Amino acid sequence: MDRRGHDTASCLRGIKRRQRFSPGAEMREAATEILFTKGAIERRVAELAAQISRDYKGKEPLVVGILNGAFIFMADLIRALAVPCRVDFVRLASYGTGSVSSGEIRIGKDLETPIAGHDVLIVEDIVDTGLTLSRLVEILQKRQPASLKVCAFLDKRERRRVPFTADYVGFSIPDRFVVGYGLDYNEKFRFLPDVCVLGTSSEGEGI
Ligand code: PRP
Ligand code: 7HP
Repeated sequence: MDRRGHDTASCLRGIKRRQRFSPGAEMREAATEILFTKGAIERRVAELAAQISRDYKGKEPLVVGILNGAFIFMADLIRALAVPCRVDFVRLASYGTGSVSSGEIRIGKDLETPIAGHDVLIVEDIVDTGLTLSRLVEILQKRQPASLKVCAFLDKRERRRVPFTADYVGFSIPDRFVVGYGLDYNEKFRFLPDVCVLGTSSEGEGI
């Protein structure tokens, strides 16, 4: 049991119990496992923070979190940094017709801090198609920061629709749908302390 009270194993047992009452459940049952434990995440976040602290020595970056998914990773990362930082957040919105996404991404909630001449580090939970981050980098570059880098907790390289490479990556993962440590499925499971595979593919099918 996690000290804060969230026990990933019993939460996953609950998901499996509910799956037993829905059609096709047997096939889906195997698709619920822990991919990265809380301990493994803590160790990797400490490594990333050490690397970022070396690269930003003598600087005070503005760390920009992308809402909602990045909030837990960002909170852990900035507390492990050996350099001071400031924080701000953006929320992005993708546009389309009905349930079909056009792939067009705009800012829903903008930064509250001017970034011209400042070192900016974007923090994201996951790079999937790359559309979100490539668009955000394009938007923020126009504001002429002194530097602009990206730190992503997870990277699903095989899902890219546009070329995008993060400067810092926690873990590269296969094309599986994951939840926990800030990542959600329909706004659920963000609170889990471990990262878990929930479905059989990136679309979350099989859940
Ligand atoms: C998710 C995730 C990334 C984005 C990655 O955000 O948090 O921001 O998708 O996908 P991409 O590389 O294909 O653009 P989502 O819109 O689900 O919002 P959330 O952070 O609130 O979960
Ligand atoms: C977005 C997203 N959100 C949660 N889990 C995943 O595997 C995801 N891929 N892209």
